Amino acid sequence: MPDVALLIDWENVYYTLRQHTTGPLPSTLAILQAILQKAAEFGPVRVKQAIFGSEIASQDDTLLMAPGQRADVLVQAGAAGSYALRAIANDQGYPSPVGPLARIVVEGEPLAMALPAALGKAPLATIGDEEITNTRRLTLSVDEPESPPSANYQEFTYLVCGRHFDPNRVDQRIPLGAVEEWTVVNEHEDDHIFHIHTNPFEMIAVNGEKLAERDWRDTVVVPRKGSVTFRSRFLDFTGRFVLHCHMMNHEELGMMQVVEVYKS
Ligand SMILES: [Cu+2]
Repeated sequence: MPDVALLIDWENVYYTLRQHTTGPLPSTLAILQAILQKAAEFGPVRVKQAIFGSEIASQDDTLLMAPGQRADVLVQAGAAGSYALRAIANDQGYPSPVGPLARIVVEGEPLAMALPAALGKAPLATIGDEEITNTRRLTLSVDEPESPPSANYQEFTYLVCGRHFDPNRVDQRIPLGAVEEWTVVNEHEDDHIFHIHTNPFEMIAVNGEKLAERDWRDTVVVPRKGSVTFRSRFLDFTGRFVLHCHMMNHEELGMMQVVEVYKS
């Protein structure tokens, strides 16, 4: 299985490629070559670290965080010293911001504290197949302006289910008490970030592949030309709220919908 991570170090910029596919190795190598070629345009490239196959789980120290996403991370301090926490480049279809986020200083007398062997349970019970009352399919897409896009940027339109946001239109009506499975399909060649207010959702699958470990979220990356599938309970709140792409420029250009939970 050609899982691969590559860290390229030129100046203080890191480029990370993480691929998790079941495709044959040559396709992975082709991607690596393409990225090395691209990186070489910025100057001499030195491969700092290349990790293949099962080693990736123990050596991978990166975490993909979408705008609006949060993560709890347990860290055990290593040797005394100063450590950089930095944003590294992420391939989301176009360049992402990079740079320092924080400096972590480890100092003082060591404490005897071990990391826990197992993590605690999720706060909500998992949603079983028998609980589902309805399914929905939403699409994310973008209408691009006429070429060149930079001269016609105001023509960009970001859509959910083929429609631009309208605050006066309810796009998803859900009866109170419903338990639903949604599949959000990203038809665009860039990643988008699905975010919904009020009720969290339990992640079930990415690109149709069931997850070994489900987790609860309100924000998730919907991979380009891919999909996410999740389940959600609508048990107490009635009224209107929104779902949207959490890249704010996309949301502002229309990638948002009104959701209404109603008493039936
Ligand atoms: Cu978006």
